[in-house]
Amino acid sequence: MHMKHIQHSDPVIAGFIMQEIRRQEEGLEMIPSENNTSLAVMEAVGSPLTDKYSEGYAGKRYYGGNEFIDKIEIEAIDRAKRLFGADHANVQSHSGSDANLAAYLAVMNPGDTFLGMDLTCGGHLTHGHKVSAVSRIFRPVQYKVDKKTELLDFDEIAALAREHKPKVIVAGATAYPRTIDFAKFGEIAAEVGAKLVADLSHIAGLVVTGVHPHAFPYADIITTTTHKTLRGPRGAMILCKAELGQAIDKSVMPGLQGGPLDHVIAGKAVAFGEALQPGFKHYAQQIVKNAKVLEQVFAAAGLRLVTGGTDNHLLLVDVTPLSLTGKKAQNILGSVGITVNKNTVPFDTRTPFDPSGVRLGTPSLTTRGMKEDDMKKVGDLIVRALTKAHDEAALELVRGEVRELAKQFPIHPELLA
Ligand code: DSN
Repeated sequence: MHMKHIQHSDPVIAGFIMQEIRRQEEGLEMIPSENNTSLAVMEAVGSPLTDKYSEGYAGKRYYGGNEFIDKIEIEAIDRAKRLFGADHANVQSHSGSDANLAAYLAVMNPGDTFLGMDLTCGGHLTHGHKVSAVSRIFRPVQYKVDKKTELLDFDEIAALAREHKPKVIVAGATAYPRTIDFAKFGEIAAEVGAKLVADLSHIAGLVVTGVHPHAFPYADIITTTTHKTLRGPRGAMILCKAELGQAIDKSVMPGLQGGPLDHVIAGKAVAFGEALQPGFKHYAQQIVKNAKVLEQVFAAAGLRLVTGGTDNHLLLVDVTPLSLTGKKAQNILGSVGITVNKNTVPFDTRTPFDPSGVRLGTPSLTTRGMKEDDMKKVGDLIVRALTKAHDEAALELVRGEVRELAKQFPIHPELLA
């Protein structure tokens, strides 16, 4: 694609980029928060839009020369609103963490209480973990999952909401393999007078296609990254009810950010256009079908799955019954070309650096065109690697089969040509 210039001017970085492209092509990327954008998205992100300054919003910029940037941002906003059925969209947030902070700042004052999901139970740092800046600005209260079922416990969430009267309740997760009942969250938020912020980062692609229930009309604000199941460029956005639009926009810029990343906003617009196509619904449905196949293969092999399985794009495997840790399992799978990430399981007694589980998912492999039969093979390869972790000959066989399978499902062969 555009590699010929960098290969000439900076062979060091070009070499590393080529190595990364090959790594992605030759292995199976199963980190559930990753995906593969189209070349169209990449062309937008790699365009001269990266050179433009455009602080402000369309028609109200602090810099000249924004007539085309305005058109691009307006188109991105319009597509985002159509995609999510939203009154208002802000497409400038650089990351999910930024988007969450912007959402909180729009509806809370420093010191106000908010209720979010505990990290080890599947939440995110910005949902109230003590190391996150949000927890220095606001007062976090954390809900967990039920110890036995590992499912969201709405009795506990309601009890905490009644006790602490939070200004905001955050619904959403990074490692929760089940459907999230936004209607129930909405009922609790309404009862205690809280705003409901739904962080759809992981499931946005499933939500906009109806494969997972929508957070609207229950949520006042939706935040989401754009690069996970939504399959856009790395970044985020915020969607909200009309009455919160101005507060959200002020919170993003000038509250938190200066110049927007116009090249990324163009990439978001392209990805939203792709997600509005009918084919994207089939893609989202296939993500879940593929995850269900992994669930069956893992269950048949006796692996312990958090919550017993999955309703969405991800699975969380507790590897301690295999006498492994999350770190060891990640390394073993990595050594055969399957990339996953180590992850805590609910109420984990181990540390996040070497937790009890691994988290894996199907968005990227589904983008590559894998279907149920292929996922049976993938599941089998994972089981073999995890259960024969000390058998180098067995791992070598798995490594070869992973490479063969990956070769059958190229991501962007044009980039290797
Ligand atoms: N980094 C994102 C993820 O992998 O889920 C959010 O933490």
